[in-house]
Amino acid sequence: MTDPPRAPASVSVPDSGKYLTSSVAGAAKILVVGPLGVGKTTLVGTVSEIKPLFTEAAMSQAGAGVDTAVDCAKTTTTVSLDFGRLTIDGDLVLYLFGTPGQQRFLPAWRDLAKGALGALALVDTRDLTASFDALGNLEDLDLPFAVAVNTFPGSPRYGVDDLRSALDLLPGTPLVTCDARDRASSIRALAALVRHLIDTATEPS
Ligand SMILES: Nc1nc2c(ncn2[C@@H]2O[C@H](COP(=O)(O)OP(=O)(O)OP(=O)(O)O)[C@@H](O)[C@H]2O)c(=O)[nH]1
Ligand SMILES: [Mg+2]
Repeated sequence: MTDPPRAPASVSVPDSGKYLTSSVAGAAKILVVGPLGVGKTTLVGTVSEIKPLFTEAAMSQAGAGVDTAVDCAKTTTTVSLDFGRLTIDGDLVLYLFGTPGQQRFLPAWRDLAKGALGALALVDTRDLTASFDALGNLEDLDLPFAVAVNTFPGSPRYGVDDLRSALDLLPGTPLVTCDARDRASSIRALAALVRHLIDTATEPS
């Protein structure tokens, strides 16, 4: 069995702090999507070089029947968006927008997706079917994306081919693993997405 590859660590990420450095030559709006509790807010907070914006609210009893994350200990959820910023290779700034995990927030997704160049879709192998809505939304929005398997303790490990087939990924869609709590690993996942976006944009038609 072959695990999905870790994306190569070839990006340079200085801690640029509050202000953009003068070397920044371009910007891209990127969505971070995935089902409830997959680690979207964690990833945005892990990589952001500015103080991230979070919109967490307590999960109430009213949502107990529909807001079912694998991690039952989760007490808060994103109700609008997460926002963070990451400069990679000194010249490209990514503006990261984490989406809410619940499908009923799809209208908010549509607004967040305006002007986005692509998306990083987080997947939890403990419940692959929970990712179908998010991946379907990206296809509906015609937004190029990369998939990152966020590993949790006890996550089943599947081979690349099985995962690609279960998630019905196109051959060109990158599939990598990451730990949303780990900055280097999360940045590598975003770098895989950026490379995919560049490849897609420069493909001869
Ligand atoms: N073990 C492990 N735990 C993680 C990882 N990423 C996130 N967590 C934990 O999982 C929980 C859920 O993370 P969130 O970042 O809030 O998930 P989310 O996708 O933003 O959730 P919603 O906004 O509710 O959809 C938190 O308690 C995190 O600390 C990971 O890579 N490994
Ligand atoms: Mg969240």
